[in-house]
Parts: sequence; C-alpha cells; structure tokens
Amino acid sequence: MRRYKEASDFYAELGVDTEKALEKLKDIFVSMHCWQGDDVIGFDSTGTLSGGIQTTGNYMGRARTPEELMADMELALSLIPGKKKINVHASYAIFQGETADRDALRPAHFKAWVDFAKKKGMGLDFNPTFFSHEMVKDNLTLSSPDETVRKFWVEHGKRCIEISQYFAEETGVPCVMNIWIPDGYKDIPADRLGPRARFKKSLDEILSVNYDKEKVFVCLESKVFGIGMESYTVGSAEFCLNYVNQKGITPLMDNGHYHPTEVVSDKIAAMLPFHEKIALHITRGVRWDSDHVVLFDDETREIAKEIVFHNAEDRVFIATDYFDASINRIAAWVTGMRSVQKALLSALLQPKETLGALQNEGRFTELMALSEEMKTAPFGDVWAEYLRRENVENDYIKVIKEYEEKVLVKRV
Ligand code: RNT
Ligand code: ZN
Repeated sequence: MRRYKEASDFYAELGVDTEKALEKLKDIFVSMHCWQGDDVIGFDSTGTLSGGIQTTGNYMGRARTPEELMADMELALSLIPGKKKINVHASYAIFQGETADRDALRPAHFKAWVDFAKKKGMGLDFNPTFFSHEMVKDNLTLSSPDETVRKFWVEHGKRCIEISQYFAEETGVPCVMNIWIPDGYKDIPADRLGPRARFKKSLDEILSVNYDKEKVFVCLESKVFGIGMESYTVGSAEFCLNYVNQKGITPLMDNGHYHPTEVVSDKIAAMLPFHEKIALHITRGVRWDSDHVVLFDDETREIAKEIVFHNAEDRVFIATDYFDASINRIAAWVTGMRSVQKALLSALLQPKETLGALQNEGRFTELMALSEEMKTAPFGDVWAEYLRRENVENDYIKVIKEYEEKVLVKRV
C-alpha cells in the first residue's frame, strides 16, 4: 500500500493516473489457450502432433483427460487477475460414449466446456483443428487437390462455426473463431497458385453457412513457414490479408508468424484503420516460431502499447498461443498470461499525451529520453497493488509447487 502510494505520486507527476490505469486494466479480456496444458495433444486423436508445430520437453504432469486439463486450468485461472476467456481447439471435443470425427462434431461434444466456462463466468473462443489427423494428406487440408480430403475439412470448418455460435449463445459472450491451416510444402512447388485457389474456394464454402456475425467473429491466421513446410505456406500473410479484406472477416496476427525483423507491434496500427476488429496470438519465438512462454519483454510491451495508445482495447481480441512442455505447464500459463497483462498495465502507465506531443513537435531527443525513463518507473508497485485488489496470490510458484507435489506427481 505505502509503495503503491509512492508509485502513484511518481506517475501523477508525469500526468498519469494510476487509479484510471488499474480500472481500465481489469476490463481488458485476455483469452487463455487450453493447449498449453497437454502439449497440444487434445482428446480426439492418437497423440502425435502434426501440422509443422512442435512441443519439446517432457516435464511431469501433462494433463491427459478433460478432468485433469480443466483442474489445471482452474488453478491457472485463479492465479491470473482480470477478465479472461478460455480458448478451445476442436481437438478438445469431449465425448460421452460415442465419438465423432472432425467433420461430424456437434455442440453437444463441447457441452463440458460450456459448463466449465459458465462455472468460471467466462466466455469461450474456438479453433477448428486442421492438424493431428489422418485426413491431413501430404500436409494439405483445405487446399488439398484431393476432393475427399478438401471436402472433409470444409465440413469441419462449417461444424466449427455452429459450435462457435453455440458457445456465444450459451455464455453470452461473442466467440472468436480462428482458422489456421498448416498447409504447405517442404520443397519448391511447381504450382503456387493452385493450392491458394483451392484454399480460397474452401474458405468461401465454410463461410457460406449462416451465422450471427455479432456473436461469432471468424478470423484467419497467416503464417510464414512450418517445420517440414519450409518452402511454401498456402495461408501466407498476403493471401490471408487479401482474403479477410474481401470477405469482411477478422485478420489474426500471431507474432511468431513473420520474418525475424518484422514486428506485429508495427502492424497493428497498419490494420486498425481498415478493420473494426483485429485479433492477436501472442507468443514468443526464439530463433524460429518456437512458441516459448510469453514474457514481459520489449515486443510484448510494444504490442500492448499499440493497443492502449490507440484506445483499441475493445477492437483487439487478445489471446495467448504458446506451448512449452519443458516446465510446469500451469506456471507456463500463469507467467505468459500475466506477462500480457503486465505489458498492458505498463502501457496504461505511460504518459502517452506527452510522448505523442514530443513526437509531433519533432523533439526526438526528449522522446527517447522519457521513453527510457519510463522503463525504470516504479511499475512493479502498481502491478503488486493490482494483484492485491484482484485477490490473486503474488507468489504463484508456491501455490503451483504445492499442486505439483499433491496432484501432478501422481500422473505417471
Ligand atoms: C500455429 C498457429 C496456431 C496454433 C494453434 C494450436 O503456428 O500459431 O495458432 O498454434 O492453433
Ligand atoms: Zn497462433
């Protein structure tokens, strides 16, 4: 409390109201991905992850059942302040008795997720799963030249729109449904246009179903390459951006999906003038799209700054997307989610008017100096106050370690 008071005075001198910042922060939704808890395995397949993405490590305690995954998520959510949503993949369907293939999924297969979300008072986001399945043929799904394969995945996409609308209706919170396909080629293709033409046709077919655009926000996520698909990606940045523009759906940018010196923080302000809503997957790539746990690092802070400085908190769907199997998975969730929230708070505590004026007046020396000063401002004291007000334990490692010793060790 005393430290918060001092920090608050420090920020007030710069014209920043810490109370206003905390008020705003607690209303910004961050969607927590379910797939950190079980290394992206899900419940409907044989257990091998495909699609050019990879988890590494075998820390003990991977969630193996819906019950285990939900229990772990529940603990993680209790250690994360603010407003949250839960982000589910289609491969996490929960079957009671009879199973259904991806092209036959129904809302009933996700009722347990709805019950879980309702219990937590949270909304749900959704993702069709176009990987880890025998109908992925030669690394292709919606862009496959094999009509049986392509049609199977189109049907999967349609099923997922229905499930997304069910999520929105049941929880009362709009559902963000993100389409990402792994499709690509390891080596130089002879035809780069054919797969993209088929992908476009498939997306058109999926989007031909009737759905409530106030309740379901369909997104398209681009990518630059995947493991084993280094030479060509069907859903490249240009393809996806053109497609979402033409169809009026929502673009999704994953900050692991661009060339190493391109940054999503810069792209946000290039998208906002053209889109009412944009969506983000926040991740941390180390040397490649490695999906390390998100940290409170420069790029995460810069992304948050772009959202907050343009008052776009309601226009940007923020979600996490990473998977680390080499550390405690619950801690991975909490560290990553809190890092996003810390970045948002740090942006809310910037003297944005002053910084903006310095830019417009061409006073770049002072702009640089003040931006640097802000990095050592007493941010941590305001964050600690936020956790206190949200009734969230600061020392989450202690809580998670206890759970590890009591629950996770038994999962062998
Ligand atoms: C893959 C994409 C995609 C996945 C999830 C599991 O590179 O980022 O969003 O991580 O769908
Ligand atoms: Zn992603």
